[in-house]
Amino acid sequence: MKTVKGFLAAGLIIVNAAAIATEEATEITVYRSPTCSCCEKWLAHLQQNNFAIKDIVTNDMQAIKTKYGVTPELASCHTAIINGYVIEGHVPAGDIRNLLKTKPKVTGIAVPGMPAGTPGMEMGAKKEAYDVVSFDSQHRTQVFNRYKDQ
Ligand SMILES: [Cu+2]
Repeated sequence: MKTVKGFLAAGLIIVNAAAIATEEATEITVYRSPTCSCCEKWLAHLQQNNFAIKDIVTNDMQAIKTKYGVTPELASCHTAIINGYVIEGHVPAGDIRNLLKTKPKVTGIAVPGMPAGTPGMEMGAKKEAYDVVSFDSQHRTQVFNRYKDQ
């Protein structure tokens, strides 16, 4: 029991150090299903970009999407929450940083579906064109960022 406690304390210290190093609060809570391997790859992408991840595995992703206002048109695999914003799908870390910096009045941003070439959906050299869209509580969407195919 003592060993477990010591291990947990060490883990907390590492998380705090990471938060101090990056200055802004970049803790992100990610909901994903246990069988989602592309979700794990997206988590690795976030980790490489200095996000502190709270990884929540659930078998009821639909309940999470309903709770956070993610419509079927916007839906992808994982749903994440950061500083009150909803992040749906394989959104690049740079777009999340931009969202936190510009603080638009939206519910969140999404990459609907799972386009090839998004972070966590790498398929060799193949990169589809895709949009990162913002959405609000009235289900209005707007292009937040646009990626061309390559
Ligand atoms: Cu995915």
